Amino acid sequence: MSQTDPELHESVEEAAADIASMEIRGAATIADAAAEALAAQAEDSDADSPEAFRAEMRAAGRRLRETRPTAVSLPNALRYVLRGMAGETVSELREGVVESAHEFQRELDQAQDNLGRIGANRLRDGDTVMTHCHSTDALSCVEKALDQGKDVSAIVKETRPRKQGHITAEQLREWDVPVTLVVDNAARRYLDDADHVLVGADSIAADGSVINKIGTSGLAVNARERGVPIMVAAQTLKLHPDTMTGHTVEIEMRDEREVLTEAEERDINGDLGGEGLTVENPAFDVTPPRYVDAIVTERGQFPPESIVTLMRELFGDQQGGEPWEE
Ligand code: RI2
Repeated sequence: MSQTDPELHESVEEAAADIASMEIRGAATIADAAAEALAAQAEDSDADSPEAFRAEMRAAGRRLRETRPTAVSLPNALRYVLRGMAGETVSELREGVVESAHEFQRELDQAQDNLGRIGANRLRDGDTVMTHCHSTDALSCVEKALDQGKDVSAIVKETRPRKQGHITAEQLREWDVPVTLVVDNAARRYLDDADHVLVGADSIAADGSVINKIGTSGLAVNARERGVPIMVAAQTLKLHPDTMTGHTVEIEMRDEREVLTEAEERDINGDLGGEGLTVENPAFDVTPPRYVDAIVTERGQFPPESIVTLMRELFGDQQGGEPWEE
């Protein structure tokens, strides 16, 4: 933070730290937390001029934006909330931010519900889904299928390195869904028992590529080879507007300690010293559209190649710089 940056509300600092450490994680949950933090910053601001208030909100937006690069739900949330900052006085600006933050949060919940109902229509009574990582959008499809009275079972991939498959397993068990937990390496073997691969997304590019937890692309290739349809549950908040103008999505590289402990590293290196060993820990990968059967959003399901039409409709009129930039 530079000398001139305004002081940030503790909710913003806390949310930023929790997003970076993945205490708060999952694209939709991150977006919700960012909106909440901006609302707290606005509500408690003691800025004495509209300029000071705007500067404070932009600084809060920048702090939240710099936490993780890949899930577009985060900048999409910041844009939505900060574009609500309209008016002449501090109190009008404050009201604009707080109202748009809460509206954003309501729409997020609604979108996930609607998406779930659409995704549930793809699941038949007795189907088995194979999941990767933990996605609230994907789980919403299972939840709505259960609400429709269908029996659904799940094969849950552990999802190294952070084992977020355990969160999925816990949620599914809470709903009394039978769960078979497998390590990632076992996925191909168990695809023969699956009727769908069901995953979420952190970002969807204009060409229909799906950016999701590392391992999704390998799973999709194997599923295609096995003839198992791949369904991506992603509300429109996951559509990446910058990819319409040729930008690519940055893939987050996380700390090597998520993969290898210091003791494990010492064992590998033995007497040789640490020079020759490199650990890479990409958090996400890109699944090309040809391996995806359907992208399920709250606006309906789309073949990946046609998602750009929806993106033009949603983002077509968005021009200019980012609202958190000076
Ligand atoms: P929902 C997660 O990323 C997973 O990749 C998951 O598929 C995606 O976010 C979407 O999650 P991370 O934050 O928005 O765990 O569907 O790295 O909950």
